[in-house]
Amino acid sequence: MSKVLVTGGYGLVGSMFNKPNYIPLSSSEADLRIREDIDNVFEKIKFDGVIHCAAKVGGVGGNMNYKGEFFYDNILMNTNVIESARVHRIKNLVSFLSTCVFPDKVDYPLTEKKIHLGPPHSSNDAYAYAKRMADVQIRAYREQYGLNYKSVIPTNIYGINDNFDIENGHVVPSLIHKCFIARETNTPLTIWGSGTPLREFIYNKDVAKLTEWVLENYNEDEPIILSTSEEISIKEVVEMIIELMNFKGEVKWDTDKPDGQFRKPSDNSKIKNYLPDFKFTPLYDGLKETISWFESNYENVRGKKSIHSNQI
Ligand code: NAP
Ligand code: GFB
Repeated sequence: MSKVLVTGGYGLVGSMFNKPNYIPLSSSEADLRIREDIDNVFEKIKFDGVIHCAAKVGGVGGNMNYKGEFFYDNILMNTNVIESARVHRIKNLVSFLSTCVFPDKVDYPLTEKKIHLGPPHSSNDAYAYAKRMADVQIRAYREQYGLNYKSVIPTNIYGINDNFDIENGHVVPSLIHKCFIARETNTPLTIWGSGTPLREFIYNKDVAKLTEWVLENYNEDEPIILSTSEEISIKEVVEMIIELMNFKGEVKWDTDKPDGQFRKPSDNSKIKNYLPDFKFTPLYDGLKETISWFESNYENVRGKKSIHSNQI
């Protein structure tokens, strides 16, 4: 493909597409909640493909505190980008779902066919339903217009360029940020919840490589899960981060804070069948690289502000 637009091109995932023909788009260049903004982008440059990473994204705290914005911003951005891409005759597009869109109560492991089999977990239902509608829109556009539009379903993603917002960010960047402050100020490190929930983490660089392959090669109606299928408890993640950051201080567990969904184990056999030799980055190695990047870029990391919408 000669030119590929990457919406959310400076975010955790979007910033990992570094090929010269992949053009990043920021929210200051186009507010994707405004249809005209994305039309203008497609009128200026002829793209062959779109990787739609832009979204209002946050951890369990952000999702619970800003449900209205998580629904409104995501449903508008997805609908506008997918429809404007169609109108501007772009043949290939990949959009991002998340394993949190799956039903909360369903037989595990999660597979692509189970997306719409019941309500998602209450902690992120607004975000999850907005994302599910992108899947519905994409399936409808494949059927009516024969477009090669599709979605990927990553698990929890982490890596450099993440949003290190302590209140509204995801667990890995929040804990790295909090552990750094606790170490530098000799204060306790406070972890949310019980530490028992289980999660699957995938490195942002791996997500970008797999998504590039999906854009160029995958052409099926149903989306595809991007996962290592390796579950780990939050407690074990905390232990890895503490070890990697050489934190020797007190660790406290704040069980007034939400645990969120207990687990969301996913089956990655679909992507593994296509790419049997793909090597996922081990969590320990990815965390090590992320922490060293964080410590050397601390002054400029994202996330020192809350993610309330008028901050965009
Ligand atoms: P991220 O780091 O927060 O990046 C998202 C980008 O979206 C931001 O950098 C922002 O661009 C842009 N954006 C937000 N509102 C916008 C608006 N109104 N108009 C234009 N751009 C806007 O998120 P990410 O973690 O890379 O997520 C990428 C995709 O993966 C998202 O669709 C997300 O839902 C999905 N996902 C993420 C995870 C995870 O654990 N992070 C897991 C599963 C799926 P600016 O920086 O220019 O403001
Ligand atoms: O990453 P996280 O916020 O998202 O939380 P979810 C994962 C787990 O880490 C939860 C625990 O069990 C939290 O209780 N945790 C411990 C912490 N300490 C902390 C902390 O300091 N900050 C945070 N944030 N968590 C999100 C969905 O759910 O997953 C989003 O709400 C999105 O929509 C994302 O899909 C991938 O995995 O619980």
